[in-house]
Parts: sequence; structure tokens; C-alpha cells
Amino acid sequence: MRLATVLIAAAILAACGESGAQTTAVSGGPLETQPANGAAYGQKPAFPGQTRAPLQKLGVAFDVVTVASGLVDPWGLTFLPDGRMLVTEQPGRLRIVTADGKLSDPIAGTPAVYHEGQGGLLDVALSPTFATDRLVYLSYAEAGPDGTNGTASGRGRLVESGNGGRLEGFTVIYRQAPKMASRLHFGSRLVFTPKGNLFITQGERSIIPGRMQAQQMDSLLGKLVRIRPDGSIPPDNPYVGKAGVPPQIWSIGHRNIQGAAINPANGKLWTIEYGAKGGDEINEPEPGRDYGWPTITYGTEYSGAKIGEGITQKAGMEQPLYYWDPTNAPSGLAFYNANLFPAWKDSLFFGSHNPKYVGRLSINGGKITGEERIMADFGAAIRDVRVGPDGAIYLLADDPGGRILKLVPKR
Ligand SMILES: [Ca+2]
Repeated sequence: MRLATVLIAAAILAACGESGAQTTAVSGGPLETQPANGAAYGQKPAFPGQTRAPLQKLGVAFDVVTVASGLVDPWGLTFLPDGRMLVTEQPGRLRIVTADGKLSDPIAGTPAVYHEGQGGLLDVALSPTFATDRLVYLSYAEAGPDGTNGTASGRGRLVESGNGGRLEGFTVIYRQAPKMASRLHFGSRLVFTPKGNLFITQGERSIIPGRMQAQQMDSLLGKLVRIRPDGSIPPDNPYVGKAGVPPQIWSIGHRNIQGAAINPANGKLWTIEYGAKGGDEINEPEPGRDYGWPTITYGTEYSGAKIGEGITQKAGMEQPLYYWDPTNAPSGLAFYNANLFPAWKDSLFFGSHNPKYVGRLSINGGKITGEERIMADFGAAIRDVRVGPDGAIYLLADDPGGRILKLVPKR
């Protein structure tokens, strides 16, 4: 009976789908069939459809093309106006990559990074007015005194020369505080809003003193922040003028956000957040809201122990739009709205590290209505997912090949 209902729903979805309905959705029970870690503590979703969406195989045929290789731990990718790419390598290098895969020399003038554990050079983004200002924004892990470190962001003007170039006048525009001695949970993605403000995602540093600060208003740990491009504070940020609260804060209670993108349907930021053993989440973070970590969360500690009181709901704390248990270890997030793959319109893609695949989610009315795994047999952990100007999906493979891959329609 339940299966029949789902199949009817899928048929209606397919019938109502956009012009691109050249494929037939195959749908059924949930994609995820493994037991949830949180089941040991009686965890249940807060609303129907919050987890374990129906498997929805669109059957889109694609080829995986290797665009470039030889990068070391590529982490972030963005496109220059002429179709070339800027790519970060976690050890601390920024390179220009041509559409046919030639790597430039490392761009000079980038900041020194703390390259241990999950630290290093992380995301890269272009100024919304790059055509005139040539500004390139970076996020990275930065060393501090006494073995401490933390997430930072800065910008410099790209000047090309020879087989590379430099970032001129690199200036720090944001520093997470306090810095902590930890190798983990730096975030970090950079996303400009349609109005030109800059979201910086980050983490809570993983160690317990950092984790507990995700709920502490005088700390930037475990917070999503929003600034103006020069580092100043947007006057409509939710905590402007609140004594003792850093005015960069947008929302609180986050664990480690390594994927973020603007939803073209409503212009709002969506984030994908790394959970512990289960509890990876998708959120649409609203200003001044508390996303719960570590007070409420799905899943468990890596040990299997409960996290805090083991609760998943609390008044004043927000529920994720969607969550996974068991985990997928997500990084990179991209809405697909291009024409190269009509059937993938209105899908959300993310990279997964464990297991290794590219996730595709169907979105309908702001809800996750279907889920499939593509490239599950490919064997590469995916660090970043972007949609290119050509409508292809570009992936950074976090594997020994250090590859930029792109998905194009099967020939
Ligand atoms: Ca949460």
C-alpha cells in the first residue's frame, strides 16, 4: 500500500515536472536502508520526509570527463568569466586551470595556511564585481599563537602574468575567534548573496571546549557568519548592537559546514553540515536562529555514545530541512538550474566522502522529495561540486589523482 502511494506520488511529480521530462523517474522506498545509529536512543524524525526520502532514479546518462589532474587535495573551485577555473589545493596553493586542463603555476601572494588535519587553503570565490575589481576571496585555516589556529578569510586582486600571477594586496576580512588548538572543523565555504553580502561557513573545531561554544553568543565557533565584502558588518545582521555578541553572526549551533549555495528558487542560503555518526543535515539558515548543535542532533558520537542528552528536538532550536543517519560526510553543494541536463533541473547535488558518491536530491516546494546516488561505483570522495558556465557538473575528486572531473551528457 505504502509503495503504491509512493509510486503514484512519483508519477505525479514526473508529470508535473518542468519541460525537461525526457526521463522517467523510478521511485520506491527510501534509498537508505541501513539502520540509523540514533535508533539506539529512540530518535525519530520531527516530520515526515525529514530523512530517508524515496529513491528516485532519474536514469540520466552521463560521461565522466577528466578535465585536469595532478592537483594535491583540491578543495574549492570557481569559474573565471572566460571559463577558466580557479582551484585551491589544501596545502596552500591557488591555481588557474584552463578549460582544457592546463595548470598554472601557484598564484603568489596567497596567505600562509595552517595545513594539518582538515586545515589548509579551503574555498575560493570571485567578487560579484570581479570584471571591474578583479578581487578573489579565499577561506583558509590560519595559525595563531601557542599552537592555536582558526578559520579566516581574505581577499586580493588577481594580476595575471606569465604562467600564473599574484594576488595583490591580500587583506584579511574575517577571523574566527577564539582560535583553538585543533586540527578539525574549519568549514569553510564562501558564498555571495544576490545583494552582495558574503556568507562564510565554518565549524566548532571539534574538541569539546569548541563544541560547547557553538551555543555561546560571545564566540564565533559553531556560527555561520555574514559580512560585507570588505569585512564590515551588514546593518541588518541579526545581532548588530547586541553587547558582547560578535556582529558577524548570522545563525548559531552549527557543527561543521563544508557545503553551501544560494537556492535560485528563493535567493536564500542552503547549507550542508557534517554530522558525527549520523546527523548530517541540510539547513536553510535564517538570521538569529539556533540550529541546535550540540544540544539537539540526530545520530551519535563516533563511539556510539549519545551526544549530550541524546535529544533531537528542543523549543527555540531549529530542525534541519533534511538529515542523514547513517552519515554521508558531505562537502560541496550546488543547485542545478542549467540546460545541459534538463532532467536534473531543480536538483541539489553534493559530494560525499563516506560512502563515496555524488548525491542528487529532488526538491519540490522547498522540501527534499527524492534522493539518488550517482557515481557510487566511481570510488572517489568528492570535495566540491559546482555547475560550470557550460551547464556541466564539475567535481573535485579528493583522491591521489587530484582531479577535476566533469559530468556531461553521454555521447
Ligand atoms: Ca542542527
